[in-house]
Amino acid sequence: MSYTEEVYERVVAQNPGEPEFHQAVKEVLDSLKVVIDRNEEKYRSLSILERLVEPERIISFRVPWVDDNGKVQINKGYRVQFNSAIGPYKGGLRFHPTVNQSILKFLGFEQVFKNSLTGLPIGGGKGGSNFDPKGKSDREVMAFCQSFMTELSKYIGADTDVPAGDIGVGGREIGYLFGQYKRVRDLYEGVLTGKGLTYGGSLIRTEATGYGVVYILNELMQSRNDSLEGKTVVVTGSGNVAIYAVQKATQLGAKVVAMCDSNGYIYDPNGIQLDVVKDIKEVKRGRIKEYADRVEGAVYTEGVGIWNIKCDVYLPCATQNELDVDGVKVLAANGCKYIVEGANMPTTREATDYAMANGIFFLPGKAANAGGVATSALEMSQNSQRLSWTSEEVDAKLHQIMKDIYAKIDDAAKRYDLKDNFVAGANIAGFEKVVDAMIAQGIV
Ligand code: NDP
Ligand code: 2IT
Repeated sequence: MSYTEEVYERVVAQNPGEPEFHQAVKEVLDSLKVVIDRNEEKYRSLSILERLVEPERIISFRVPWVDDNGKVQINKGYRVQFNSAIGPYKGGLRFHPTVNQSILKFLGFEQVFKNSLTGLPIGGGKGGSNFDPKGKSDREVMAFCQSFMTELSKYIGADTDVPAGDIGVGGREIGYLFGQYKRVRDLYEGVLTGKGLTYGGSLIRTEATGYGVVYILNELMQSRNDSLEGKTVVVTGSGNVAIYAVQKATQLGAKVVAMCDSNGYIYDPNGIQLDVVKDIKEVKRGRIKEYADRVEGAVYTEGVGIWNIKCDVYLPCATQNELDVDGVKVLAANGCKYIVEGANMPTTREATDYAMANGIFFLPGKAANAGGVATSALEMSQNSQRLSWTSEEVDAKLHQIMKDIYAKIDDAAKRYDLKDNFVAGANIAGFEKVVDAMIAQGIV
């Protein structure tokens, strides 16, 4: 059995009941086989892969808070500090009822490679809670965030571990979390990113993930003498990543015709009116269904199936494993040419393999959605310097970072005779930097 297969079996045996973590590890190890094979003795003797798949630390804690009826509620809180070889742990916090250790370990593991690809000095981590912000009052969200941070504050810091947003954690939550950190630690420091602009946030961080997805797509298209001009695009989700992917794709001449949330999807043949989506989602915290009530000609369909809408470009920006092989088969049959992952691991492994084998260019999340964390790292730099850059400066840096990521993953794929396999390219290029730093730092 190869070293990568042995380590995968060990991960499955030692981490039972963690299917998302197994899935993320398997994809990376399968990609790394060609790299490991060239130097197997060395990697084996250093147990590099065993170290890579074992988080440095997992913190798990109780989060008690009081709801608006005066009842005490208890949630689970976590922080997975996965790998600090190239910088302080960095990665978002997710608040969603499905959050568990498997999901946070998969996200933390992905984050290690993604952060490496940005070229910036950030290690990988992830955290969150099974708290569901939907339907909660502002006061309840604040009470939860304060309790969560009272415990988390013991383990994080501007040079130790710097969380940010993810599903269910946006500007409002980051504000409450930052306020409580400052209060209990008595430190005004860049301990979180995605902060508001009046207290240390960076311009363009809100837009960064979605913009970055479209910047890297544009890079790929240009390399094929293609462009977004006149293309039909479907974007899944209607949260932070989705909204700004739609905005940038539209600016570059594409027509986005569909978006969704966990209840259903809207189809607008005239092109999505983003101001309406922003009002529903960012202001009213409502459901995407309301779009069809407000915009003439738009249709709402309850349930899954957004992939049935014919498109040239499909940008999954909602959640893990949202796109399976049946969905990809429909996309391919309808002539879709590009799938670019805004979410983390939104495409199942079978669906990814099918897409790549059937003429669809596929950019994986750890490369394509890295603009968010990269801009978080730019926020950290600005906080350290006690300076704020203009939106033009930050956007130009983000754009350059996405171009560099495309070049890195393309180059890594070509070096291993895997041209156009950007999944392998991203895993290999991300691994090379982390492993070099791990070896240099000895057995730690
Ligand atoms: P948000 O909470 O802002 O939005 C999430 C969106 O996805 C919502 O529209 C939500 O719908 C939808 N969604 C969630 N679960 C499902 C589901 N099971 N089926 C269909 N739709 C679903 O999160 P973000 O936009 O921040 O995150 C989206 C993805 O992007 C995640 O995978 C995240 O890890 C990833 N990501 C985020 C980054 C960031 O900077 N925010 C950076 C890089 C990656 P509903 O409201 O109904 O739940
Ligand atoms: O998945 C991700 O990269 C994020 N949720 C953003 C992390 C960050 O630290 O900005």
